[in-house]
Amino acid sequence: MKRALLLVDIQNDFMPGGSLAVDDGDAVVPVANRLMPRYSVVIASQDWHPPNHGSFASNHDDGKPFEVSELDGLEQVLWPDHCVQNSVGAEFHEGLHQAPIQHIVRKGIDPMIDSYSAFADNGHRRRTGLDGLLRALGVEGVDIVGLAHDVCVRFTAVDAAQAGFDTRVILPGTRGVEAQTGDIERANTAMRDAGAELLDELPDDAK
Ligand code: VGL
Ligand code: ZN
Repeated sequence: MKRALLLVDIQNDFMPGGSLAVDDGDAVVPVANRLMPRYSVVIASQDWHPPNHGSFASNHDDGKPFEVSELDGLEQVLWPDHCVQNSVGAEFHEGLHQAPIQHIVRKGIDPMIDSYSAFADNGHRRRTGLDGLLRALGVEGVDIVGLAHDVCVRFTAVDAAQAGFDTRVILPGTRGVEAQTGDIERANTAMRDAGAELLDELPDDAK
């Protein structure tokens, strides 16, 4: 089975010291680098928000980071400003090998809706085209690493599995942010329920 490696949001703002830091987030970089040569298709997503993005607590009069609010009819966790277009925080971690990345999916561009998944926005109103790209490339399975395990990895894996891809999340290559206690456990349940497999070790069967 032809498998793609999806690198989810391996960006500076999600690294220790970043504006939306994930504990030990930089640990995913060497794992991603080791995996890339094993795949003939490598695709990265990049959270890519305009400064007025509605997921930023700073753009709400009454909201604080990590509180739950609302955005255009959808429940929305408010985040610190992060991954602003063209900022250093939005760049991929400098240690990430970028040469093998053949396509970059940018998401979260519309200020009125967030996009955790690399496949579609949180309301499934607009798709990114990743699904069609993978199918055009003959990909039937996807292996996922990146950040954050319980946010963008979770929603990307659920969408991938629901789109019919044989979906595996490579746990040594993800780290969670746990904005609310229990988010990582809930993410694991949601991913498994959608049909994704969670791997404790790096796979060696990809091509
Ligand atoms: C993410 C929160 C907000 C992620 C993106 O990449 O997991 N989390 N935007
Ligand atoms: Zn974001």
